Amino acid sequence: MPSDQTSRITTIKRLSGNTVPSLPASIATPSYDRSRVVPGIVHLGVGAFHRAHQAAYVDDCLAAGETGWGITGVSLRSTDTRDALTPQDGLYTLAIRSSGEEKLRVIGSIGAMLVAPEDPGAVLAALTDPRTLIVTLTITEKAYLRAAGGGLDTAHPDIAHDLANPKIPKTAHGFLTEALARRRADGAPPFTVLCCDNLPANGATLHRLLVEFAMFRDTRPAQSGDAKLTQSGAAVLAKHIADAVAFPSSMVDRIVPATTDTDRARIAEELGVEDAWPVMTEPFCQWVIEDNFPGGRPAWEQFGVTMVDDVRPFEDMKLRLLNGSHSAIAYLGLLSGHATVDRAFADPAIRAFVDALWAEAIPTLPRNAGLDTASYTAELAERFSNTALAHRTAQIANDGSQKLPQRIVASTLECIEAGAVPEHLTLVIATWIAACEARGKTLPESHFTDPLDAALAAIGDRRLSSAESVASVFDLTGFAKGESGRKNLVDLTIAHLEQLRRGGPAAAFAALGL
Ligand code: CS2
Repeated sequence: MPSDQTSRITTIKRLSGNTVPSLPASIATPSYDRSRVVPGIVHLGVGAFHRAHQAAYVDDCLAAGETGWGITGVSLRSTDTRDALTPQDGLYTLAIRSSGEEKLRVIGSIGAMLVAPEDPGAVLAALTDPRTLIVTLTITEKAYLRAAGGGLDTAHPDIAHDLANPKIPKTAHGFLTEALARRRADGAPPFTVLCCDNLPANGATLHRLLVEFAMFRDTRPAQSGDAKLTQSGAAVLAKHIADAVAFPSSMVDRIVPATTDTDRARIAEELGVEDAWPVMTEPFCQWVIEDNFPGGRPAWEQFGVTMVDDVRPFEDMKLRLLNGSHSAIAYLGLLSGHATVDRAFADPAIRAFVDALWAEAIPTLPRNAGLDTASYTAELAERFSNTALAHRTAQIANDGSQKLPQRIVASTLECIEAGAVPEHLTLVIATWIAACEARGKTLPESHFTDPLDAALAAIGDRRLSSAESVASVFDLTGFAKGESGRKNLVDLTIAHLEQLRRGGPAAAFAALGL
């Protein structure tokens, strides 16, 4: 940002309740009295995705007079969002961008902001507030702390910490379990837990993890003051979570590129006041939720949310077609020198590959569920071509070890089971490995990151053959662990990695006849 611009922005006023009336009339602002909103939802993980998605739906509910559903935002790690939003009274700008157009809207649904490591007690107080009826989560795949088989990773230091220190938790598991224990001890009904992360059967997955966590927590020696739990009564908590707490699954969808300083400067220019953290997004927005809210819920269906009995078909279609091809575009794009999704998708070879990938994944989706995959992929192609988003391939490349199982590996195994040869899907796994190998060489060292980075780097340093490398990565990640199709999957991945090492994506595409 040029220095004259920087100095001007630092001297202009900040977005807040006081400055909203001065915003240009073209910018939509909360039409409701924010002081009358009651916090009915606690959200864990107040990142850009939440602020572009759920918070916008809730803003619509509040504007329609459903004032009991304000959001208390909780960051489990960093202070950044709280530091940006608190001086702005929780307000921020949502910039809805399509090629050639940008619409701005100020969102008012987030009230208080808490930072868990600073004050875990305040987070527990919000969770146990009887007005809190729903707890929602977007904490990203890696924060669920699953072991390779899908169960709880009890070896993780944060899980160990929370099992030993239930009153000062660090993890979502620790907070939710302690809050549910306290509510139960107080005779208050449990809240409904609504998982909004890109995991398969996300509600059921989190439910299983929390029951496991509660069981492990209960088998440790009881400590005085533990939410009125005694060692003998402890297993009751796991049973309470298993039987009495609802965990509807949901499918969430909106593309949200990370905000840049250029975005901040442009938005300040439009608003006439500074917004420390506006959020960029696309016009498309989708939320499909299983309708299981014993404690009540907003009338979301009036604001574009689809309420269903079973979210699985929508979730499979989204994870396998959108997220699967997103990861493909990210790794192929990085290795082909494309910094953003729209540029990678405009590369004819990558575009042809994505079409072939979709053709391979579509037969694995639930049949007779009314899915219109042709319209879905046509719409995806349009969304990926949005040149205004500048969605960085490196952003999507993060955390591949946590994303590929549900985006790629699951459909690959189902193809193999059905007698097909998933040669396109497996190229995505090989390209992820090749992109990891390229870091510190043709790609910057920390261009993208992964919770398994230390072990991945150690594999890379050993300069293994393609076969040894793929075997080591599969062992490390647990991809397809115990599955009968694993060997086929590994063999196909090895053949692709050979080509990628020999001649990059072009060689791999040529070997596929693309
Ligand atoms: C992306 C997703 O970063 C990623 O891994 O694939 O965040 C994607 O943009 C969203 O799931 C779209 O709803």
